[in-house]
Amino acid sequence: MHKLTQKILDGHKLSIAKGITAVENNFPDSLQLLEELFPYTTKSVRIGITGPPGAGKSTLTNELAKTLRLLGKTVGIVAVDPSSQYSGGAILGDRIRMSELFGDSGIFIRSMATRGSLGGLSLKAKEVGDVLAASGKDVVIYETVGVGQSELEIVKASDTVVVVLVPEAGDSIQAMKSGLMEIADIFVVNKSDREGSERFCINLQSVLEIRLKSMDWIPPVLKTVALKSEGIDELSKNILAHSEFLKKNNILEIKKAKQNENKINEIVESELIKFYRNSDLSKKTLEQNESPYAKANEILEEIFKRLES
Ligand SMILES: Nc1nc2c(ncn2[C@@H]2O[C@H](COP(=O)(O)OP(=O)(O)OP(=O)(O)O)[C@@H](O)[C@H]2O)c(=O)[nH]1
Ligand SMILES: [Mg+2]
Repeated sequence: MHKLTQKILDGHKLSIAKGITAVENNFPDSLQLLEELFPYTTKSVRIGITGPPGAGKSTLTNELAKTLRLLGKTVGIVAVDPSSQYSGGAILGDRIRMSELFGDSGIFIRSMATRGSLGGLSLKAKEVGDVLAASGKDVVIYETVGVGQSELEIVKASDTVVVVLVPEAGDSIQAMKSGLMEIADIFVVNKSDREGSERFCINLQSVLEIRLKSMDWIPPVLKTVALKSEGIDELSKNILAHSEFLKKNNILEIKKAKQNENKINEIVESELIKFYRNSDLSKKTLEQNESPYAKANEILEEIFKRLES
């Protein structure tokens, strides 16, 4: 057995942190760790919180986590931060805002930079979520900005997707374009202290009614002021209600199966990429006038040969 497995299952904080580091950095034994933890990952509820940059996702996540703690639930948070690309680490802002929760042993927060993960960001984030789930967290929250494919992949791996919008012109149109409307189970109109929030909610609702008539679950539109912790109880109630809805209608099982199938693909793909990048083949250079297509073909043939042997 991996030396961290039991300690993570026991909820030992330092071991959870070490396990996450192993997973994030692709340590050679991290796959074994994940495999051993897997049977214990299925119980926790996964929530994806996404939306445009600056919509208040971190503030909302912070407040939601506090509310869930008051309900006696333990919480893990994976904050995926694209802006870290520039600073080289998880942004300080998120850490400061979430720091209120740091003293609590029923909560574990990890910020992940998008930088340096070879297209495997969504896989890594989900694996970190699995470590947190195995450590006994009742709820695992993924916070990601709603732009970019891998960020969307992460929230798609959640049982309940919360799309956070703000009452500003163009925001809802933007959300529609980026495919956020389709994946939302719950809409939050945050910054409802701002002008035009009422009109915005009405508009959003009318768009939803046209689009989603045939769905069993009509995504509610909730107003929040995360900064003042307003509307958070209602949000947590709706999240729990959606969770119940999934269970009752046997949708959860189907979702989980689909998520696991996706994960197989992601693991295999990421291992193949690693194999290639770490091999001498990725360092080949082109001769003058040599076609990149021919070269790529040559490399692929060599890869297949090596994989066979
Ligand atoms: N007026 C108002 N401001 C808010 C509210 N919620 C958050 N903010 C402010 O909006 C700004 C962005 O909040 P964040 O929680 O960092 O937003 P985010 O969506 O996590 O941002 P990124 O992760 O950078 O995309 C901060 O200055 C917050 O204080 C709200 O309900 N009302
Ligand atoms: Mg944030």
